[in-house]
Amino acid sequence: MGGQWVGRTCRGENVGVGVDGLAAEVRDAALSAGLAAVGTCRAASWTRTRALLDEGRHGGRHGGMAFTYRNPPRSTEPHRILSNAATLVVGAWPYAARPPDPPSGPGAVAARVARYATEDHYAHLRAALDQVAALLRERGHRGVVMADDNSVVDREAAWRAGLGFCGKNANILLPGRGSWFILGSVVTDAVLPPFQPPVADQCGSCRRCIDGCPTGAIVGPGVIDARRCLAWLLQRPGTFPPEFRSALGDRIYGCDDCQEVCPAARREESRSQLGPPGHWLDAIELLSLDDADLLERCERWYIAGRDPNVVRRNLLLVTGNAGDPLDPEVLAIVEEFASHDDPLLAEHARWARGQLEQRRRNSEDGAA
Ligand code: B12
Ligand code: SF4
Ligand code: SF4
Repeated sequence: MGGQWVGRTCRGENVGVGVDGLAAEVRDAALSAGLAAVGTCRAASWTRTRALLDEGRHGGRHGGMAFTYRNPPRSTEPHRILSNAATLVVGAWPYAARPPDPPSGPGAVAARVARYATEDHYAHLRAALDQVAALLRERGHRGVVMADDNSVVDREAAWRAGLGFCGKNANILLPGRGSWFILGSVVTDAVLPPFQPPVADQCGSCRRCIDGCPTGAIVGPGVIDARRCLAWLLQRPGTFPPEFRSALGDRIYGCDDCQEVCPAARREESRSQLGPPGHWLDAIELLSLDDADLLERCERWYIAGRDPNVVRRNLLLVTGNAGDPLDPEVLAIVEEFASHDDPLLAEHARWARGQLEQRRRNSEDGAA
């Protein structure tokens, strides 16, 4: 092991980068563990990211999210996680699954799950980073894995480590491969050199993601207003804003539109070995489950307070948007929830009923 390895220029060309010794071992361990890209950055304070988090909080753009906004100093000062922290080893795990085929058949109201949540991709990411941490420990260093835990702002780490550039859709895009990657790091006291320089912007004049967002949530290049972002609105508790209910369409968890339209993401789909299709869920079936069964079906999802009624609220909206307005099973379940004890569910069910009625009338007018 050791010596030259392949890195990338900011235009995505491959170049040899001199990394040897422990750094080369770390890079090899990360790539053999299945990470699509790996890099390092110093465990320094990230003042620009801290300012972005503070700005998002004060301006309301965070829409009440906790995550990294809960404790901005903690999430932007990786050296707090480990005494004598020197380096972050940052990795990207690929999840470009084939877009799922919707189920068909009577009664099925297909509710779409975003690609990153089709299986436990974070478990794969964590396992790969664990191998890197184990190697560091074998070599007498310490290493703490950070994956899906809000310890740091992962995109900032990935950008600093030269994994990719920050797209206008706010995602980190690997050069030529797009953004179907989740990100994580190992913080270590080992001093490792940078594997590659940061990657310059490659979006150029493209703005497909900004124009393709169904709710206008991309309010500037790389800036998301969570109050309009469907991915967040599906997770947060309370009333789903009426002005975005139709735009929600058939989504039940996450939203991929700003990546589906991205030319770079499309290239990755065509070159990747396609995994199994993602999954769709039957909204009517889920609406019939009790609390425990429903939560079990959404085990890995982030749901505010693990409240099953947040999921039911979303399922009712999907049913209103995507259900067959002539299907008796669809109408019966919406009717049942319209008189539910929980006023939140009753109100969303009445909205769904209104949508179904409207579509029935439209189709009758069209047939006349
Ligand atoms: C909160 C959160 C969300 C929120 C808010 C997202 C947001 N953009 O603010 C919600 C719930 C909406 C969300 C949605 C999604 N998320 Co999310 N989310 C997070 C989380 C937990 C924290 C993000 C954060 O701190 N945001 C605060 C801002 C300041 O940081 P940022 O969003 O990372 O933005 C960076 C760049 O956009 C850029 N930037 C931002 N503003 C500006 C302004 C200027 C002027 C400039 C130059 C740059 C710039 O710099 C920032 C820091 O480097 C991270 C995990 C983590 N621990 O970091 C995952 C994470 C960002 N999410 C991820 C994913 C996969 C998604 C979804 C695709 C899931 C889905 N299909 O629904 C969507 C994508 C929505 C989108 N277009 O961003 C991945 C992103 C992977 C990647 N390749 O980039 C992460 C890193 C999780 C992970 N560990 O892999 N997410
Ligand atoms: S995740 Fe969906 S709603 Fe959020 S910014 Fe992207 S396209 Fe818009
Ligand atoms: S759609 Fe275009 S502007 Fe948006 S991230 Fe992809 S390349 Fe950049």
